[in-house]
Amino acid sequence: LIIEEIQFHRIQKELNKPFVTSLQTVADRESIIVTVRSAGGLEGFGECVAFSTPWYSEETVESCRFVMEQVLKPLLVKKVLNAPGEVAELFAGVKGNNMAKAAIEMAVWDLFAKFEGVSLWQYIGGIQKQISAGVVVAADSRNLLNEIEQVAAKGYSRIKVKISSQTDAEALKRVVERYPEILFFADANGGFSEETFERLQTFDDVGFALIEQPFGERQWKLHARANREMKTPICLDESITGIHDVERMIEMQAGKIIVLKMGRLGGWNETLKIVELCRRHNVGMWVGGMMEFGVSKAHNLALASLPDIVLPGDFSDSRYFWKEDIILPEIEVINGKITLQDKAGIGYDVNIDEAGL
Ligand code: OSB
Ligand code: MG
Repeated sequence: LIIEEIQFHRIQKELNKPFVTSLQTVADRESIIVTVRSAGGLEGFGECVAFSTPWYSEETVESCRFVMEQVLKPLLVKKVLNAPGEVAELFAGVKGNNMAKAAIEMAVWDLFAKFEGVSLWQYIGGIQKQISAGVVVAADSRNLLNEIEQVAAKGYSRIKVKISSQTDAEALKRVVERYPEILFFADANGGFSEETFERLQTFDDVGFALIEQPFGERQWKLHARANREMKTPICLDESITGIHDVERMIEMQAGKIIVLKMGRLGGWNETLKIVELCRRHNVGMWVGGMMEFGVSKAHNLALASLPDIVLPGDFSDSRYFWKEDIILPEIEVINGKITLQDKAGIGYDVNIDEAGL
């Protein structure tokens, strides 16, 4: 395939309601949709998951716009590709900027699957067509019980609770005990420190299936200590920016599970290598969300179809965050599951509002 053209569409939508984490409250979500075109009119789509400001990772929408347009695009346009894995090689001389790289690289994977006439999930070797859904809620929300009641009624059977060092573990324990059929995860987004280590330990008896990223992304020793001293499995999100971080986690025993996010990892190529490594070392995996739009979600759903990804990921329906998503059909959760599409590539049509260019 020859990449003839790459286009970037900046979009912005208001969330149905502001989302509160220990690091940031997000009310508006900006994103860049990438379209790659080959001769013959084939189109592949990717989505940049960086936020407007660098609170989750160092990249931003604006830094990604610059890197994608000025640095990455010239490395790819008019190049002949035999496989989508070659994009990572073309980008190898560019340091970091994983979310910018991933947005373009993912669009190329979609393009190749379409070229082969198969769905992206089958193209990468996926086998699970029904993906378990999962939502995220804020622990300190005043109507937590209400929110949980609502999502349970919609059929979600995995709920991720955002916690901080201020969260009352006892109160959460009562909530978790009330819903024995629901799998609860906790996500601290690095909100704990050495000083609040004992506070983290109070969450050990809540009944969480895992605790995601209790400490800062470089706090390997603290994570190893928590992994040793607590019975709840430690799961890393922000700490994992590539395969070497997974190797480090394994070596230091700093966690038992990782969250796969292709934006943070630089795209499909690196992610598939990591999946292989985790498979060999018995590291648990699940697919994380970034409060993103449907293009990124479609890629994530394809990833979740791989055989060794058994823990339910951050997969809510399109209407959970948005009044209207940018894909058709929108993502729907039925009886706690999302059914993958059979159409070629990501399996969804992309509907970008021209006014949002
Ligand atoms: O830490 O997993 C996280 C959203 C934005 C940035 C980071 C995270 C999240 C979420 C949302 O937890 C999960 C979702 O999109 O469903
Ligand atoms: Mg997280």
